[in-house]
Amino acid sequence: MAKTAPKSFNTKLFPTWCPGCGNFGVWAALKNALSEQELTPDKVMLVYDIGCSGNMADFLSPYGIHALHGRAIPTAVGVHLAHHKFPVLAVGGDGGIYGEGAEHLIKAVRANFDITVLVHNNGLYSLTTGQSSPTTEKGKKTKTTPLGVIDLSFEPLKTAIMHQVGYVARGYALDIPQLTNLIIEGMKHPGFALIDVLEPCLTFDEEKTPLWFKERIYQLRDMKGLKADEALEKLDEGPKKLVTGVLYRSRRPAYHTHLPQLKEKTLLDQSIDKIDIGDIVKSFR
Ligand SMILES: Cc1ncc(C[n+]2csc(CCOP(=O)(O)OP(=O)(O)O)c2C)c(N)n1
Ligand code: SF4
Repeated sequence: MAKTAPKSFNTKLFPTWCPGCGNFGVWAALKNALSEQELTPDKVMLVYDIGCSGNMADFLSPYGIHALHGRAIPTAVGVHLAHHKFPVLAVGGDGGIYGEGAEHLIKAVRANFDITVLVHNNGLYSLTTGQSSPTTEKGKKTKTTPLGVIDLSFEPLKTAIMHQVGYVARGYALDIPQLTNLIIEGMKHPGFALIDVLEPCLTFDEEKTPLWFKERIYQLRDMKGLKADEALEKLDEGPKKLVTGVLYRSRRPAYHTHLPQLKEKTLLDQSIDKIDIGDIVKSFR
């Protein structure tokens, strides 16, 4: 089958993001990745969180659900378990996925659901104008932390690696070719794929400019992934050096492969007409 051109995934709306926003890079890489895999808008499901990142719901044409803030992962998991043969991605920001939705991330990491999660990690709650998020670094001054963040930042990639999820990667929003490959590999890998995307929010973070990132970012060229302890060590180099690329892969079987009821058919393909739930209903009376 011929590839669908990346621009075929556009809608009639042009993104409303600020000029130079990293979201443009993630948008471009995601369209490239769908095109390269010969997917069409009716062959993939995108679930969006709320935020500048989640506003991508208006700018991409595939099947999509614009979920509540912090709830993109459980919504994506629901779609995936209903039709585990269909590719499902969740797209959101660090505030939604690592903050309000953190419990859902932990559940997904423990379960190793076969979905791909793309996090626009700009270290801020940006749509609501720049409050600190779980990945804002200690000491940083933001609207909600005028004297600097006191907490240590949350380490989602380390959490994922320590729970042996399928695939853990970090990209950079302005390196579109690398991010395209990271998304393709994540979607192909069986099991949970967490792709954290470092990105500048030029409007609310004057420090982390593209130059700031350029001075720190380097790439792992090998797409095989590192051993867990090596990957954790690389992540500890931040923020002086910021590793990008495939950090870790595991062969842990995905959640749905443990469910006998999904062995032959997807839930969508199964009829519930002949299932008698009368006894269960009675047990609640
Ligand atoms: C349940 C709920 N809590 C809070 C909000 C308000 N809210 C909307 S967007 C947003 C910040 C989004 O930040 P992030 O998830 O990091 O995405 P970004 O805008 O940075 O892409 C917040 C707090 C909401 N819409 N729903
Ligand atoms: S506020 Fe920041 S994240 Fe939101 S569109 Fe503008 S640059 Fe992008």
